[in-house]
Amino acid sequence: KTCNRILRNMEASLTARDRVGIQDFVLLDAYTSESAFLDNLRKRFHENLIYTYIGTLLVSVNPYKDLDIYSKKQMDTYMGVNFFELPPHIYALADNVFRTMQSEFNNHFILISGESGSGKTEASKKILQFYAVSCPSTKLLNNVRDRLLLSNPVLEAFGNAKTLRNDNSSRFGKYMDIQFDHQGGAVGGHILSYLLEKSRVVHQNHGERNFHIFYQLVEGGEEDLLRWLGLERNCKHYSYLVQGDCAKVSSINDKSDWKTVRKALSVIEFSESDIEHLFGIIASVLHMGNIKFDTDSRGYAALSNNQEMHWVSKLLGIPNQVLQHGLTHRKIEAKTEEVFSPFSVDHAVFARDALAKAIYGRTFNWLVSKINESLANKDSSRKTVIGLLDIYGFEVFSVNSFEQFCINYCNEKLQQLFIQLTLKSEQEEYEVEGIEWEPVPYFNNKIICDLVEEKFRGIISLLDEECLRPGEATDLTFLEKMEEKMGGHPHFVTHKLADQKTRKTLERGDFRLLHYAGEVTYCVVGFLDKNNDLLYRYGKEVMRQSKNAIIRHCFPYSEPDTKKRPETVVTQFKNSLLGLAEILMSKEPWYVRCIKPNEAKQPAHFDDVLVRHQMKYLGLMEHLRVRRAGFAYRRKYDIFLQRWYKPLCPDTWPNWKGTAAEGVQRLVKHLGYKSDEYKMGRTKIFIRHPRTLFATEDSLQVCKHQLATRIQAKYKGY
Ligand code: AOV
Ligand code: MG
Repeated sequence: KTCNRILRNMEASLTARDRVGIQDFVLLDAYTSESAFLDNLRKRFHENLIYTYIGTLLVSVNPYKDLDIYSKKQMDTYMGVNFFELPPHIYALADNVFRTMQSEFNNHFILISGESGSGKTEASKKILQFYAVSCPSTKLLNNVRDRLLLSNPVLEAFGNAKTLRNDNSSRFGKYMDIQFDHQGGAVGGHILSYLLEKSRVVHQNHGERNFHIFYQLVEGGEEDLLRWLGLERNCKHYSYLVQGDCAKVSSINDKSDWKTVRKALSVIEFSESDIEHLFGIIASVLHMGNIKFDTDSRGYAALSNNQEMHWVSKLLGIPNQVLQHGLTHRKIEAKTEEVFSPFSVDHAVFARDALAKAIYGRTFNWLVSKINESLANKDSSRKTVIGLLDIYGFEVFSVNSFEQFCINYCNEKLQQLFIQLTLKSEQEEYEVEGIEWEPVPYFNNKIICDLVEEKFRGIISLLDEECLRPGEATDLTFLEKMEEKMGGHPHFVTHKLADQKTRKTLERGDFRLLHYAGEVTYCVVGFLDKNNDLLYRYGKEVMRQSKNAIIRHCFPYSEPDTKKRPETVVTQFKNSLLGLAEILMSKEPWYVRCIKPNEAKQPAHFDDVLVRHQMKYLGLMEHLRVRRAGFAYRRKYDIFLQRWYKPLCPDTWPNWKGTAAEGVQRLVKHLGYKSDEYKMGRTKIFIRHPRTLFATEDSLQVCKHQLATRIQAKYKGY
C-alpha cells in the first residue's frame, strides 16, 4: 500500500515536472549539473513550492510571503505518512523524525542552517508547532506544550533584533531539546543558549535596532506601567534606541508583539513580581543609556543629569549615592583599606555601557533558566529527545566586527559538523564496510576552523594572548601578530598581503577571512575590549546591593574569585560550541538547509547568482552526488534480522541458527530484492532506495496482522 502511494506521488510529480520541477533532487536526470539543480529550485520557488528533498535532507527557500501551507489540515495530512508519499514539506521531515524516534527509541536532532535571513528560525518554529499539535495529548501535557510554544516569542523579544540582513535576526544561538515519553507525548524541554550579542544593548549600526523588547515596552507598555517605570512613550527619547535611526520598522508591530510577550510570560509561570523586576531592569537599562557625564573641576567624571539616576536607583533598588559613586569610580586593590580612583568621562561612559551590557546579558541568561524551570519534566522515567538547533546564520556587513567573527566562526563549526556527519562519515563507512565506491570530492572547511581555533596557533589563541597583556597590547598589535603568524595561510589576508592574494585592497586595521561561505573583512577595532568584556569589580559589588531579585540572582556573592582571570568571551564561546558538538554527535542527525532567494527580502524574486552561491557553499551538489550514488538505508545485520524482518522468511522465522549476515542474505533473496537494490557490507546491509524498504515494511505489517489473527484464533477458547 505504502509503495503504491509513493509510486502514485512520484508519478504525479513526474507528470507535473515541467511546471513544478522535481520533488527530490535524487530523481533529477542531470543530477551532476549545477544549472539543472538551480533550474529546479527556481521553477519550484515560482510555483510557491519552497521545499525540495535531497533524499531525507530538506532544502527550503525563503518565500518572503505567507503561504497557506501550515494549517492544521496540512499537519493532519502529513501525520504518520511515509516520507515520499506526499510533496516535500517541513512537516514531513518533522513527522519522520518523530516516528523514527518512536520506533527505534533513540535521540535525534535537526540541524537547521543557512545564512542570515534564510528562514532558520521560521523553520524551527514550524517544527515545534507541528509537534505541539500532532503529539498525543493529555491535560498535563497541554501545559508543557503551551509553554514550549510560548517560550519562543519571549526569547525572540529579548534575543532577536532588526539587522540589515533580517528584520527578526536571532542574536543568540539556540539549541532546544523536546522530550517525549514512550507514548510520544511532549513532556518537557530544555534550552541551551549561546553567546548573546550584548554589544547591541549600547550600540546599533545605522539601519539596525536594539533588541525588540525595548521597543515593545516603550510602544506597547500600559500607561500605568510606563509611569511606574518612569518611561516616556517615545523611543527617540532613549539614546540606546536611536543609534541605528530606525526605531520603526514596517514589518514589525511592537504593540501587538508586546501583548503576546506579556501573555506568554504569565503562561510560562513568571510571577507578577518576576515580571515587575524584569521590566524594572529593561527600563533601568534605558535610563542608564541617558546618563551623561560632565568633567568636574579636577578633570574627573561627574554626573550631569540626576533624574535618570533617580530612576535607575529606584528600579534596581540601589541607593542613589552608592550607584553614583559606582558609576564614577573604580576600586583599587589595597592591603588594608578600600581606595577609590575617580574615572575620566571616557572611562565612566565605558563603565556605564559595560554595566548595561552585563545587566542585560545576565538577565537574558536568567530568563533562559527561568523558562527551563517551567519546561522541566518532573517525571524521571526514560525519555527520548528531538533537539532543534537554530543559530545565527553566516553574515557579512559593510563593517564587520568581533560579533560577526564569532557568528561566522560558529557557522564554520556547524558546516564542519555537517561535513563530518554526511560527506566524510558516509564515504568512510562505505570504505570500512568494503562497499565499492567512487569517492566524491568536496571542500572540507576544517582548514578554516583550524585557522580560527587551533591551540597556540589559531586566531583565538593569539587574541587571548593579547588580552593577557593589558596596557601593552592593542587591537593593532593583535593584527600584527596575526600577520606574522598566519600571513601564509590561504584563507587569511591582511592589508599587507591583500594585493597578492585577492587583488582587493584592505584598510590598515582590517583582516579578511576566506570563509567557506564567502569572504568577510573584519575591522580589528574593539576586538580586545569585546573579548575581555571587562566589568569593573566595583560595578559588580554595587549591583549586589540591589533589592531587585533578578539582579541579586545575576550578581551573586558566590561569583568565582575575581582575582583569577575569567575566560575570555571567545574562549567561552569556543568551549560551549565544543559542548554542543558533543551533544549533537550522540544523536541521529537530520538536516534542513535554508536558502535566501534575494537580498531585498522580497517575495517572488529569485536571484540566480545569490542562490547558486549558497547551493555551492552549503555543499548541496556534493550531498546529492553522495546520496545519488549511495544507499538511503543501512542497518547492522542482527538488528535488521532479529529486531525487524525475520518473520518475513520461513527460513529465518522463528529462529535462525546461522550468522546474522547469512540470515539477511536468505531473507532478501526470499523477498526478491534485485542485486542492484542492495549491497552486503562487512557488518551491515545497505539498501539503495527507500521504496525497497517501504515495500518490506508493508509486508511486515501484513505478516504481523496474519500472525495476530492466528494467535487470536489459537487462544480463542481461553
Ligand atoms: P533566519 O533565522 O535564518 O535568519 P528567519 O527565519 O528569521 O531567518 O526568516 C527571516 C524572515 O523571512 C522571517 O521573518 C519571515 O518574514 C520570512 N520567512 C522565513 N521563512 C518563511 C516561511 N516559511 N514562510 C514565510 N515567510 C518566511 V538569522 O536569525 O538573521 O541567521 O540570524
Ligand atoms: Mg534566526
